Amino acid sequence: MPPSLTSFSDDARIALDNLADRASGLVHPTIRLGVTGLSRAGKTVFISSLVHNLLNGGRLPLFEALRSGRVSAVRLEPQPDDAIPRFQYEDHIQALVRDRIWPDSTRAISELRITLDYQSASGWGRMFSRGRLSIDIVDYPGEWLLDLPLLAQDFRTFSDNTAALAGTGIREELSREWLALANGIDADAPADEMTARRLSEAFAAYLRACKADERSLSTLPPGRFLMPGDLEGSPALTFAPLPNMSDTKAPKGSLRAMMERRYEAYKNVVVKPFFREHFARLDRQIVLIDALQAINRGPEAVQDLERALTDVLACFRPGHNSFFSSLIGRRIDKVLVAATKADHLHHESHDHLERLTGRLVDRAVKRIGMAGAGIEVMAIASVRATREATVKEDNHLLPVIVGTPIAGEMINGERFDGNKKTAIFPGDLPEDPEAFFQQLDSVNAELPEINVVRFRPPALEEANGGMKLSVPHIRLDRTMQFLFGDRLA
Ligand SMILES: Nc1nc2c(ncn2[C@@H]2O[C@H](COP(=O)(O)OP(=O)(O)OP(=O)(O)O)[C@@H](O)[C@H]2O)c(=O)[nH]1
Ligand SMILES: [Mg+2]
Repeated sequence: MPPSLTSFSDDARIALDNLADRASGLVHPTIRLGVTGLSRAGKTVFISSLVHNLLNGGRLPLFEALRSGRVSAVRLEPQPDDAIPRFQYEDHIQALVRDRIWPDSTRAISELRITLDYQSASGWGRMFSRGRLSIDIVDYPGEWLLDLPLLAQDFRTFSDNTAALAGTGIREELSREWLALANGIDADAPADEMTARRLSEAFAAYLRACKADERSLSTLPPGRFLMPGDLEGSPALTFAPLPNMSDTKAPKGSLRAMMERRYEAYKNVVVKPFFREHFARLDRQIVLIDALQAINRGPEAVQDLERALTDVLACFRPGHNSFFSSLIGRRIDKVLVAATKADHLHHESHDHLERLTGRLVDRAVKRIGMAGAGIEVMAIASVRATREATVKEDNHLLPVIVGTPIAGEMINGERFDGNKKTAIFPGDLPEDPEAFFQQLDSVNAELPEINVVRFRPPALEEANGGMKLSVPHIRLDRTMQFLFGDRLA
């Protein structure tokens, strides 16, 4: 028997929330669109550019409702949830467009409502309604998703899983200090606050080291250990997994009993509320992944990204034996996995990146033994910071990308000042992803070299009247068509 996930009252509340959402959805059709991804994946930039393009008539030929002229008005409206911080669209767009700097990192959940007035494509539909669709965009850290599997794990399972993973690859080195400390402690001895704190700090330091490592491993749960917010220092964050626990029940008053209780508290005060108030109410979801950075960092980063993606997708596509199935009153019916920052590649490679990401998703889907229906994959750039060109070298034409590296960026020993443009050869991905994954699975894996330079956001072109045009992008229109185009039919 899997441990029960939420109590009866939680279930009832989810059902009620969903009912309330549905009832208001009848009067006023709404989609709740989740935007997630691990930190720095590109969530803030994605939402900013999507909204900017919709509000400013961006070039979106593959977004059918707009192309065919059926969208008559687009506007931002007050969001329905008073307790969720608003997505600060104006600040982010000001940074991107006016100052040409990337927006600041955002570490919590936020929401923005954009509403479209449209005409139905069918004469039948037009007769009954002048259409209006609100899209409630919810931006939340992917790290919070990685916590959901904890709901089905007791403290022992969590401890065993964490310790097992800590012994693999580069993690073995990074976890050494924490494990040495943990293994030297008698978990059945009486509980002691200072020991709990030392263990918890050493464990958090290990998680931080994984993230900071140049191979940039993906995050491991508990997600809030890296972004504690206002829970910092609370008992619910002052615990750590215990390797090598004895098989007996935890003695009363022992350190083990204390850790176990705090682990359960973490689930109760952090994971369940997120699940109930946010996750269980989503209709559609986009998961952003920075596959190029992972490839750039090497095989272990790619394998780690694949593991994180597997865990994330398992939350959306519960199999028949999954502990989520019984809980999700309404089901997310479309999931898009998008490899971001494709503007770091020449356009010939965009399809290669898309195929490679597709294989990554296939492998993840196979691993959890679920069906991949409803999952789509794309390679996109929310903001195109580069343009393409060719340079002649030894009588060959080489495809390059041109952009303005951000101030301080070093390329071939040259330090850039934030104003000077440069052309770089971005590197290429294999046409056939199979070769890539054969390499990835081999002992001495060698991945293709991708040149990831941090460019400034682009200067926007101006229309004839001197008006600034919308933010340039790659395939953002396809993204919109997939995520909500069908609801504007
Ligand atoms: N060239 C390029 N860079 C991008 C693009 N999207 C994001 N980036 C880069 O990636 C960084 C992170 O993007 P954000 O949108 O802030 O990522 P996030 O997922 O919101 O990150 P957190 O808020 O820290 O979780 C940006 O500062 C940019 O440097 C893109 O479309 N093109
Ligand atoms: Mg952000």
